[in-house]
Amino acid sequence: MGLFDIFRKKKNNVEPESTTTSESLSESQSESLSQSNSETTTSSALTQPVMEQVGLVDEHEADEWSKALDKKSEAIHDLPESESESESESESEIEVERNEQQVYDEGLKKSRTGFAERFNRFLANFRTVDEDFFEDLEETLVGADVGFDMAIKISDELREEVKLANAKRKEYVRDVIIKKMVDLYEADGVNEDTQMHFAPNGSTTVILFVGVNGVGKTTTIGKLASKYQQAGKSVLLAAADTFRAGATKQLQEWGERVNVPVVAGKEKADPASVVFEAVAKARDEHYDILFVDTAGRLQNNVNLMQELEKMKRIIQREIPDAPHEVLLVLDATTGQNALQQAKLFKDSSDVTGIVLTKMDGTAKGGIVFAIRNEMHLPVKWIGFGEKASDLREFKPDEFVYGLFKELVS
Ligand SMILES: Nc1nc2c(ncn2[C@@H]2O[C@H](COP(=O)(O)OP(=O)(O)OP(=O)(O)O)[C@@H](O)[C@H]2O)c(=O)[nH]1
Ligand SMILES: [Mg+2]
Repeated sequence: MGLFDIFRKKKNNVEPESTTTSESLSESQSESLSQSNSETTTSSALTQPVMEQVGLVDEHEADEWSKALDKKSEAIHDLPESESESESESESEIEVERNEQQVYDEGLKKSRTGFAERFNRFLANFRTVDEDFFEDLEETLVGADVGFDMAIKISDELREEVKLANAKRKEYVRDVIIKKMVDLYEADGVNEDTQMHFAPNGSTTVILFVGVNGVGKTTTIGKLASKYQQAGKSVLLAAADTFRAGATKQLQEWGERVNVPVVAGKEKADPASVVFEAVAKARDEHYDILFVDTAGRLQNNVNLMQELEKMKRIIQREIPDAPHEVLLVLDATTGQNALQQAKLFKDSSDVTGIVLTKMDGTAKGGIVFAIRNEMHLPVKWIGFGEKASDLREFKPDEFVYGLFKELVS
């Protein structure tokens, strides 16, 4: 069975891992929160190897996999007619998950189709593997935001392989390129830790949000506050962006919307004083999670980094193992600019993970390759809209499958 039969089968019949995306916290995240253990858990073990997910497997494996898919598909489609309570319950659960998946797919549609269209345009021009081909390939990859380093790496690796194979068929060339990208992505992701980390049982988890102005820090805090609050956790917000007029009010509005209290200071107050007050309150009143919103812009970047450092020191003075996460928020539509920001913050803020926002806009999905390849930072959440529900835990392998599945006609 060829690659595209497998793709089509997965696309048209049943998509096992994609139907598992759920609006609520994932099992793993709820578990790690309820166990409240701060141990580092790595998620490098993909639920299913990425290669297999996008269908790039050998024939025997492909056969096995497709049999398994058939079985799963039958199991879903051949549910008995009888309407016992648990069956209808599980049917409605499946329905909810399907709707969830639709919302997610719809949200990511633009960035996915943009990626595929770019790639298809490149392939449409394919005549032969010559210098122009490699130039076009590099241009296409850089244009899709996979990053300069990765574009060159793929192009270099392809040079020998494609020449050796005396490639003439467009489909062959396409498959080799996709395989290279997926291989590199998988290799770069070994030991990547995409889990959220929480404080040990009973203590407060502190999560600091950093990033330049307008990327979506405050919005992401609102979304996450809603998510964890709905999961039964007590959540407190700290409005430590006292620099921008209106920033505190914006967070307070989110607090009201999702029913979570907010600690705020006076306008132009020292952000560190707000953080101090919030951490003390969260600790003394036993809140499960404290989200700290920070300014995206101060007089200059040096001031911004110093301010973040100061906040961290204050947090640590009150809760020594905090902050448990420093999440860097990046606007995915800004492409290479976002990467530059990531470098700036990574160097000075001990970032533990990335939130990629605005994936519903003109973002090019390739940015996830660049982040992994150049930054070695895990993307932990993905935002695709302005509503509280427009946020999902990032699933690296599923996301990449989503990018490539559009390439199958
Ligand atoms: N389409 C879309 N818009 C988003 C998303 N996340 C945030 N936004 C919008 O982006 C704009 C900026 O978001 P904020 O949350 O205020 O960004 P911020 O990082 O807190 O900005 P500063 O406080 O200025 O540093 C707002 O209009 C949000 O509604 C997203 O995932 N998709
Ligand atoms: Mg803000």
